[in-house]
Amino acid sequence: MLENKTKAKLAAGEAVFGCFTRYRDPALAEFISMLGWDFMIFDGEHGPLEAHHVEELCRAVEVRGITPLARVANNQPHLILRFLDTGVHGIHVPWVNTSAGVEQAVQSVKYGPRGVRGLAGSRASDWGIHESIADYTVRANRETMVIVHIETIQAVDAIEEYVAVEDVDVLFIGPTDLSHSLGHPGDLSHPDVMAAMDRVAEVVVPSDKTLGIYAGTADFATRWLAKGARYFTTSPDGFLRSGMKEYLDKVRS
Ligand code: 3PY
Ligand code: MG
Repeated sequence: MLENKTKAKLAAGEAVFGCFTRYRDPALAEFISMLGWDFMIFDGEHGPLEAHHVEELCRAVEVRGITPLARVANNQPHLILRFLDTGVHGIHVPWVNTSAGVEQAVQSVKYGPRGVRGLAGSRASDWGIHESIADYTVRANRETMVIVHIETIQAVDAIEEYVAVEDVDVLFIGPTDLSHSLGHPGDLSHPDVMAAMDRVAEVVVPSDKTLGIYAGTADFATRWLAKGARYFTTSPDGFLRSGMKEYLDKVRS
């Protein structure tokens, strides 16, 4: 397991920018990883990626020096274990709707004594080739990141309890699911959705946790940078859609 440069940047007070991918092709992941992102998230929630794909994607982006992360489909210890063992440096856990769920996510990511992650020689531990398994568990607990999604009204209502859970790195607003939870699917600028996101920011920014958010556009990210968020994600789909449509609209007009 390599040093987690994204975690180090956050600890130094910097903002970090990452890109999801739901595509299996390591060449596409490697290409994206060369564009200047701090990290990539291999998406096992909204996409077909399984642990074996994620392991190949890790190999593709590690050589380019960025941090590999993964999103699991939901807050299940066995899913988190299988994705972590591929060598990703942290896990996005969606749909965490209680503070007990936040604690469970941390415990799934961390080895003992903090957590209950199952231990074996795996790609994550370099199969025990470079250091003892005992040393690896200490390093893994230090380097891995826990990114918990806030994407339902239940999570927003419990946000004070979420910031009190130890060893969570990022409390991450999922605006699309949150807008759905509030009865305004996809309407990220609806006043109810904006008010819920602002409430999360008011609690998380002054705490010892980092505020994260999915920002499909640079304008949206810039607005949230000003509100104190420091962990940003986007995905290639929107850029492909707008770039290709703009090209075709121009040449066909
Ligand atoms: C959401 O907007 O619901 C997300 O999960 C973004 O990653
Ligand atoms: Mg979501």
